[in-house]
Amino acid sequence: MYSLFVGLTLGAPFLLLVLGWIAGTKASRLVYSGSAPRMHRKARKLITWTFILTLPVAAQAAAAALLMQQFDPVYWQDRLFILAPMTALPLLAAWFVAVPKLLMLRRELSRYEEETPLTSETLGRASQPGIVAPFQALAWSAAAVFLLAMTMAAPFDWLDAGIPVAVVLLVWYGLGVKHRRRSRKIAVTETPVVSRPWRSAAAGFGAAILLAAIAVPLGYLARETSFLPATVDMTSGPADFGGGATLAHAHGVEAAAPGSVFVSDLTGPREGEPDQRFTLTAEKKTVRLSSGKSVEAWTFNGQIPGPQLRMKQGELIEVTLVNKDIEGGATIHWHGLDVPNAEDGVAGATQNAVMPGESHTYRFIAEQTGTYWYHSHQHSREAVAKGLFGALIVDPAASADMDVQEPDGATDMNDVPGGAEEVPGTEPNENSDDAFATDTITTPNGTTDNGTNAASGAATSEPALPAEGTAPTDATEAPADGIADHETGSDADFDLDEEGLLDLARPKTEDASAGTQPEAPNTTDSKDDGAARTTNPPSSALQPKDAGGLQTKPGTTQDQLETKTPSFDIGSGDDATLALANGPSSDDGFTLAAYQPSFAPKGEVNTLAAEGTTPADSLQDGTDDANSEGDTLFSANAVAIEGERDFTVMTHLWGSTFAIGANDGVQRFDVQPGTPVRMRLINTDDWVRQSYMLTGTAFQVSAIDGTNVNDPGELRDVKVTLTTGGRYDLTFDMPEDPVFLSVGGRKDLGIFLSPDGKGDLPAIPEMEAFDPLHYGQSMATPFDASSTFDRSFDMIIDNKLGFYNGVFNQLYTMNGAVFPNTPMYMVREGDLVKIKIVNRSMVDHPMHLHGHHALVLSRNGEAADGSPWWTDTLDVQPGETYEIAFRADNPGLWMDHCHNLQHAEAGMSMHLMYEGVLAPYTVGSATQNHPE
Ligand SMILES: [Cu+2]
Repeated sequence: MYSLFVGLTLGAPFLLLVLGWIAGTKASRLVYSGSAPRMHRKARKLITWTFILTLPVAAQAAAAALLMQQFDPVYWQDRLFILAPMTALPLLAAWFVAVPKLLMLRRELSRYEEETPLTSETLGRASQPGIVAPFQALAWSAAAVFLLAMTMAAPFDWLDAGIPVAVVLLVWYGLGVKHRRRSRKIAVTETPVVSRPWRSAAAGFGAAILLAAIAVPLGYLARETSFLPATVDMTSGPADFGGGATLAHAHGVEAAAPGSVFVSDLTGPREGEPDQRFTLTAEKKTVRLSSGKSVEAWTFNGQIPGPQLRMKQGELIEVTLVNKDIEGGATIHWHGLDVPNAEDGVAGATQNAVMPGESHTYRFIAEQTGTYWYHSHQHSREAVAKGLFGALIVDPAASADMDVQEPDGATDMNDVPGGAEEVPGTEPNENSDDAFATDTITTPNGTTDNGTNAASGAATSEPALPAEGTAPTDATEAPADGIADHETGSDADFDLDEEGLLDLARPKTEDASAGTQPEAPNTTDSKDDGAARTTNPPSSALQPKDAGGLQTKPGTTQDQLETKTPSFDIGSGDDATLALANGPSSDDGFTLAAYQPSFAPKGEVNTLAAEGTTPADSLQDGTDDANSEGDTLFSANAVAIEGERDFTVMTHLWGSTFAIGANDGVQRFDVQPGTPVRMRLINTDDWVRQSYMLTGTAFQVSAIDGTNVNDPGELRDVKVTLTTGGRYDLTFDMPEDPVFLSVGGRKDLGIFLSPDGKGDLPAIPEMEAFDPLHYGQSMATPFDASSTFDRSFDMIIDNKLGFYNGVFNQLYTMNGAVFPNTPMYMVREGDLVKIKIVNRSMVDHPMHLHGHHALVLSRNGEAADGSPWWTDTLDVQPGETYEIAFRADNPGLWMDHCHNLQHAEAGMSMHLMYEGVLAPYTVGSATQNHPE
């Protein structure tokens, strides 16, 4: 609806410009009619034109009025009070001045005898300003309205509008003067009036030259001033305190004040043996999709997508990024994981870009559970498009062990081209597993673990999706991929209780976690699973920071962080729960407790390497089985009875080819009826609002942006849609009949499941889109719409044409500006912050706040009253107003930008800045840092 209205407010003036121009020309040429009957007829036609012109003017005004009825003033005040009157006034003049005069003229003309020449008086009246000027003014006004609508962005600046409005008023006046003179001249002249087309053409040409003379220098100036500075730190935008206390922030290093801390000091634990180590090497590679199409990709470890990183909550993770040959540099941002600021991987904000031959090590504790992804945040628009990204999955500490993942490899993929894809140059396939095993991941200790592997196992399982899917059908090959894992189940050594407790605890937060999950997800699963799922990230995510962050005052960070890690025992489940439930206050305390499961000592946990290897054997087995009979296979791997089949569905557009991972076809898997299935949907494409249609089964959306949904309801014939960066986990128990996940409603791209991997694709019915606003059951949250907020910010998104960094483009503005002139939201650690996001523009914007999870409070004034909806990437559609809230519990300098990376690249980026934090890095043309 909104887009329709806005389209009208743009389209109507454009139409009016054309029609008004024609009518204006006709009006001024009325005097050249030559005879009374012809002038009589033309006068009538001009009245008809007035009717015609009324339509677009009315449409424009009606659209503004309708906007007023349904939307906040920011959506319509300029449209209603400035733009609509600019066309309505000349139209009124046409109706109330020109039309009466035309009628009088017609009366006068009807008194003429046939053949009688027109008198000078009549000619003077036919050219009077009252008849001609309104039509011409309408055309000029329409042009001005169109131009204004295209180049101005909310919040509306009355001063900015003042100049164009003044110009339009001058034009109206000038038209009046001009036509008065002309008409007088005509009235006194004795010679017959004749049209001199060349004169009007010359006049038009002159006017065009004049306009160009004004516009060109202005455009040049706009372009010159749009260039990014050679060096600028990210904190250069105007500070916005959100109505709260003014906070100090210093620029650059030199300003270091006592009590301040550098972004670079806000690291994860720098000491300690990591539970898992990964190495991701950024390199160019020609990679083949399952269809055989080749992609000139930028890869991590030679694969597209990069290897899936799978870890357990509470683990200390160390990832080393090595840039082999990406000339423009690379970084890794952990999308949705609320890591300490210095680990956030944003070039120019939290680190310098890693140039070819360089490396950078990230260390953080995986505090949240769920589905995330990672990608380069250096030249991110290009880097993500070309493949520098991968999935990151955090399994609940407890459940991970239990879950058995299926070996992906196991699954058959009939469709896949036989050998799977080998990457031409080098890298073999996409099997992530392989990759892992081989190159990438190094494990710290050889430890494999016993039970622990689960984690790894888990990892394995997933691979299936992306890359693997691709993988081979053949048994032989299979092993590689598949891998895996399985093992695991063995481990399950813990108590449910513990698990349960853990879960509760972890979720950071507050409550969210606690109560919730239990029921949630999958039903069938063993308790473990349930528990696990329960745990939710959202809150948990937050916590971590609290723990570390808050306390952390400059300087101490490290220690603090470390502290988080410690393991605890939580007493009784109940207690734990309660505590969490209580809210914010409990946060800090809990946080610490929250994660480390006592039973899973860090050291033990597996490494990928380990996995890679381990699995191998098993794989083989698995594979064989698989081929022969899916079931067996499955059960084999799934030691834990409850094994869940876990698919990561990471959709991407490679050039012009849509794919799931590197598989641009349908992947078939055999899944036994009754098996719990989880599909982790991740959309990585700019501009694409991807839809995922699951047919053949009812399902639940059990997690949004990694966070579990509380008591998700069953859905059927509902499609879920994601814009870039967002994630949904879909879960269901495998029915007897085939299930198909279609990407984009296509029958040639998706995941097909059936007991034997064979069968016809189910028909795809018409589907409504999933809406999280009222989905699931509500439960207590650490804060809500009724909380008292320390700061409330308005983020008004709009679009306009203009220059950005020297390029004329459609600009997507935040509070009227593009980076580096966008405001910077200033907060103090511990603040409860509300942001009202208004999308006045014509397209979707997936807004991504780094380092925090926000709770959605309302959309368009309608409360989010289902499950607490925690988000890190909120799709804000045109005409939507969201209110979201978060606790400022993770000190640092955080990007807040549109994850349509083309928009971000054109300046749709701003920052959240904590009091006392110093930004040691810079961006700009003279630096190596180009985060977008
Ligand atoms: Cu955007």
